Amino acid sequence: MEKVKNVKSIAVKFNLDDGISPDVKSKKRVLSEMEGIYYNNEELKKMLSKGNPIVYEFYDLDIPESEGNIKFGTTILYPGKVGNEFFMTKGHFHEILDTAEIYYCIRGHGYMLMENTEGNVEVQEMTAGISVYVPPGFAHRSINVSEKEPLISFFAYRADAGHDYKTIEMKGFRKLVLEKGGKPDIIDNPKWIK
Ligand code: M6P
Ligand code: ZN
Repeated sequence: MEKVKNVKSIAVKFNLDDGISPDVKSKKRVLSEMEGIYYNNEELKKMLSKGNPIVYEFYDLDIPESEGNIKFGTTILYPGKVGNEFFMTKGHFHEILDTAEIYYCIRGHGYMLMENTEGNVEVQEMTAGISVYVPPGFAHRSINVSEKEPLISFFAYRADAGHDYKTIEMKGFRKLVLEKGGKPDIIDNPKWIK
């Protein structure tokens, strides 16, 4: 087996209260980058006419994208809604499909929505202290169902796994998490394309 060479050890701080790393620059995804991702795109456009808030930010550390490495960091998903759909990440499959990911929720309240190409859907609730295993082959999306708190989680996955966004952008997830009567409601996505 080939050895992973020239990778130094690193130590990175992630704050427990806001998930931010003071030493590293995060990647930010703003609402305008989420066109077509939410169920109600008209509502998204209306919101964009008033501003372009950050929906989430996450860390993509400079770790070589090779098989023996592990990418890790925190994701900070802010509270908010597009219409009655909670703020969420784009969601993706891994390009190397049979690779897993681990999340550890540090703060907040949300869900991890997962589905594989066979149509199996998995949903896990996330609160501080819960760790979620996203099995190989499952697309994954985090959803923040809190009205006021960010959903902060630590993640780790095989560094060469890659992100496939196209499938989700085209088809959507089979389920939506919407706010109904002040509570999260998980429904079938009427716009899901087979
Ligand atoms: C987590 C990890 C990253 C991912 C990010 C944002 O931080 O899973 O790999 O990029 O969430 O999610 P997405 O890429 O779906 O927008
Ligand atoms: Zn992933």
